Amino acid sequence: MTLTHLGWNDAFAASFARFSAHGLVPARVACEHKHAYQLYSSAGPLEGTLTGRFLHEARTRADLPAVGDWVAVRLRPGETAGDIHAVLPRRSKFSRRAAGPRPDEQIVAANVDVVFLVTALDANYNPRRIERFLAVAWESGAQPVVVLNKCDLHGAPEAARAEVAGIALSAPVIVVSALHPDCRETFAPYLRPGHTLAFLGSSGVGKSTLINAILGQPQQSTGPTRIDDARGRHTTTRRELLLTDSGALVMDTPGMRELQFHEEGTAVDETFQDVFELASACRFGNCSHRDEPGCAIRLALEEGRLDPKRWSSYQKLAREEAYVARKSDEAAARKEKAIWKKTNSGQRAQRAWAHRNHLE
Ligand SMILES: Nc1nc2c(ncn2[C@@H]2O[C@H](COP(=O)(O)OP(=O)(O)OP(=O)(O)O)[C@@H](O)[C@H]2O)c(=O)[nH]1
Ligand SMILES: [Mg+2]
Ligand SMILES: [Zn+2]
Repeated sequence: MTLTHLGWNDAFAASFARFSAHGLVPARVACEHKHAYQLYSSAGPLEGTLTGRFLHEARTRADLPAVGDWVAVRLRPGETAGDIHAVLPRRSKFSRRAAGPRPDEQIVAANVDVVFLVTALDANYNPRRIERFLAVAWESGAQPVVVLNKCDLHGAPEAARAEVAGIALSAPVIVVSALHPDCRETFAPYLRPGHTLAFLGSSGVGKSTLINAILGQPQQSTGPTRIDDARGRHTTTRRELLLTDSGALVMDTPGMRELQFHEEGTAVDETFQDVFELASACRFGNCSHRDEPGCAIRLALEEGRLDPKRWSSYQKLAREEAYVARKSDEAAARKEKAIWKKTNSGQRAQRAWAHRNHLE
């Protein structure tokens, strides 16, 4: 197994140079359990542990290694184990809001090339949720592909495909049944050696079943979907990066209903390019699209050129993004204040000391 097979490239090599000078080796995180990491390396599988220093210096959960990350490891002589000293900068990442009062970012997948946003064509089907997943995916750095699974359960899967194609813009839309023998063929174009593919979506939509179809063997546990509301049972409980015969790396993840925005920015504008273009024709640059004269959005809504549902999704997403941006601003402000407090009390202590010692 070479590093290239594991997804290594020149960019990672460049950021690793300073570690190789210190005798560390690169490895990729396959899975994590309570700060114990299973790693892939060019020398085979390794057990990785975080050094005390690493844990001490990590400021947020996002600083800790996540599945898909490349890490710098010092091997323990004579063992298939080592200490993790650093995480290389991520080329792409997905996160969710960790539980707790602060909008702390928890990385659920790192360094993904293609992300399959999986929805089932059953009671789970929800174009608005697909829209939100897409917005985050565009921002993540990975290439999104929408997967409409369980097409065998839908009366008119092609109509669903057409509806989703309207919101997916340039992201491909795959309509498939994980239980159909053709399934693996459908994914074949994406199974390229060294490429990392992640499956994200709610519990029960069939992520693990799709992965088993790609692997050609039932390796991942799958579970029944609850019949009453088609909300899965959370069969997959950990994130895991798997090696496949095709040479591609495939990431299975536990069901997740939403993803998080983690940076202020452009995600909304990119997914809603059409809305954004309309808005750019408003007479006023800061148009709130409520009652200003010359509002291109209102006009498009009146003339039926903009779907009201799409407009309300856009507004909801924009609000959510603004909320997250505001929350992280508040967190940053709190942190700054804490540093100031420390500095001031440090200065006070220093002055008191100087006073006591008659230096002042
Ligand atoms: N009819 C039908 N059932 C499917 C299809 N794909 C998966 N299923 C069934 O849906 C159920 C849930 O599948 P899983 O693969 O466990 O779903 P998951 O997305 O991995 O769920 P979590 O691990 O809980 O996140 C299982 O009973 C599968 O057999 C499909 O294409 N058609
Ligand atoms: Mg699963
Ligand atoms: Zn307007």
